Amino acid sequence: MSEPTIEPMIELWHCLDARSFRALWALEELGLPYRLHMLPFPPRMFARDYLELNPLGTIPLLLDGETRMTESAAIVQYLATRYGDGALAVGVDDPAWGAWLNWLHFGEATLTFPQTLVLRYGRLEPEERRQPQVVADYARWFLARLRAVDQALADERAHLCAGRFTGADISVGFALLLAERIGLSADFSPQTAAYWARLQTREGFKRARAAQSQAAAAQGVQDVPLEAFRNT
Ligand SMILES: N[C@@H](CCC(=O)N[C@@H](CS)C(=O)NCC(=O)O)C(=O)O
Repeated sequence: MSEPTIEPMIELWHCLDARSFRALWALEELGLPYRLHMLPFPPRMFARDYLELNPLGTIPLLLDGETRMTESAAIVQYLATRYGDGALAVGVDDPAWGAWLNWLHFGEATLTFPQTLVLRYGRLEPEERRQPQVVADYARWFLARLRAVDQALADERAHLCAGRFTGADISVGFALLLAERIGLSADFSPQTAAYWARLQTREGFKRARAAQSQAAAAQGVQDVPLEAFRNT
């Protein structure tokens, strides 16, 4: 009797609502099978074993056969281009290809970067190391960068590029999710607020939120309050 073959499966290491949510959302939109490993945040403090898999201690970590990736926007680009007949991707020959790449990376490099400073110096650091001026400056920075999103959504456009939902909306959409979690969403423009509301109605988004909650409960991982994080 031959041995049963074990199908290789995409594996994702993830913390609730963290950047790795981009990868989870893309997996759900594409309907791909995956194994989800939930970690308490931050893993380098509460899941020391994880450092053996990813010495940076950061999430996401995605394994797909020989492929190993730790950058959330690049993972969305990888999944979008490799799987789902390009449903989340924009092809090289499409006039919107450059805009697509730009939005994918804008979501992380331009939008999430200032948010991490707001989070760190507003909530994660111990009281004595908090920096209200940094928080105020980078909150303003983030909201100013959202003007590009407003512009892309002008004339009642529903998506950032290519006239349809793509991985670019996932990358920027996660920054809007994080903004909500850290108290920046009250200052969204009406266009951005409406766009964010629409993104949350997507079945793929809802499935991803449900998947992380179910996996966290099954794996005994709790949503660690942000204040529990210490920069050690
Ligand atoms: N540019 C990377 C950043 C990865 C990253 O810093 N992830 C955060 C979570 S949102 C993390 O793991 N922080 C925990 C730590 O720094 O120990 C990406 O887009 O994935």
